[in-house]
Amino acid sequence: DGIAVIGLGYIGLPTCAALTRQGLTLKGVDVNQHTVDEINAGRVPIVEPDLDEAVEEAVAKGLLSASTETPQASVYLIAVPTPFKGDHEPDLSYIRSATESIAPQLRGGEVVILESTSPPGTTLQISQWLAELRPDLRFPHEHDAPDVHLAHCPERVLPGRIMVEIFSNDRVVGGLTPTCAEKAAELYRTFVTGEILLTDATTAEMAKLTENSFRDVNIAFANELAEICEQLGMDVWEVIRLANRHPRVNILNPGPGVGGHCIAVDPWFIVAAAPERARLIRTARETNDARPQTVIGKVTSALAELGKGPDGEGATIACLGLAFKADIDDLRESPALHITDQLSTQLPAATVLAVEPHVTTLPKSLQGRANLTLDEVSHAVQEADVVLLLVDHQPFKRLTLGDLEGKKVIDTRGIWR
Ligand code: SAJ
Repeated sequence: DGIAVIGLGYIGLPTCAALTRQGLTLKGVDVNQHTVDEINAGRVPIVEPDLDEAVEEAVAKGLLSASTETPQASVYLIAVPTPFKGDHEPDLSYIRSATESIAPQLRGGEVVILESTSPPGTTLQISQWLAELRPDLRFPHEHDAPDVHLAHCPERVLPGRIMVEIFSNDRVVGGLTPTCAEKAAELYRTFVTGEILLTDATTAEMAKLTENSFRDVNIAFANELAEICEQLGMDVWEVIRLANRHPRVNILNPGPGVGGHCIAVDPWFIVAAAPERARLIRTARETNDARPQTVIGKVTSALAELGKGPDGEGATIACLGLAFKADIDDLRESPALHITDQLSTQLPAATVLAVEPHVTTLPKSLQGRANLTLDEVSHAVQEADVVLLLVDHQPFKRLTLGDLEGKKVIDTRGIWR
């Protein structure tokens, strides 16, 4: 029956592209009719290098078609979002809906793979949900020889490099039984050139959360260092550069906060699973989440030093970068976007010039504000009293000290040292 990929976003769609490149035929499923229509027309509703050609080719060859309905298939791959709710508790509602759409299609013999980053125990939970929905079938949480096999294979591709890493990264495949893991691994062996590492489902879930928490904790360490050095009147970038010359030290870069939909979310799943124990992980999250407010404070102090009013009267602020990290166009969950948004709101009499070379219009949430416009880099810098560097995009690195002369410069990424 082929393969069905449920959720055609930043993970599901590249996975479709990777599988169709091996000549496999598959059905993509998404709840969003616009996404489905775009894909069926050979277009990609997201921006990721080399993804558009791959999808266009797959659709043209008849290997990929999309629908809002989950079809019958022999392999189901779930790649839907797992956000958190207001209190940082994981929200499994998209996984639950995907499970409900698969349940009526099952006849026995299928493999269901969860790729979405999930709290420990989620794959087991899917098995329990399916058993409730299909009491006529046997599932691996209670049978050694089940009718349906279930595994977790967490995605670990880096936005901006997805079409490279989806093939080359090692993959962890965790089954509810060893046979489940082996059956799921067969799918990945068709396109992954990295190693396939087999384990149990809950360990695979925890391994993925651990990867992103490791990065979050390390970024928090860099951000805390930045605040310590600032208080002590030191250059954090120089301190890190020198400390990193030790053979076993590798400190990450301080910045205006941690964005994206993974690193700022996944550590909370560990905190939710073991709130008493996950003290360092929680503190790291809080440290990184507090960064945007610290940056806003620096801007207001700079304005005060320039003798501007508390509402920003007479001041022009150039905000360089809106994306969540360098050299991509993704503005979702971006600290740079949040800081720009807050400055324009909190300083209604200031002029805020936002510069983002990777977009042509401001995102909807920032449109229609009298004091905020999208500008081009050299003009914005020329006009500005305060130049606030938020993203280390390549074009910003080309600005010279001459361009910045006479400006209050706040460089959150340390590119103009
Ligand atoms: N950041 C810093 N300082 C640094 C590194 C990053 O402030 O030294 C900031 C970035 O500016 C950005 C945020 O952290 O706002 C996250 O960026 P990132 O490049 O570290 O990671 P993501 O979110 O693009 O992708 C991560 C990756 N995980 C790891 O590197 C462990 C990727 O491999 C995962 O697949 C992805 O999360 C995911 O989907 O889980």
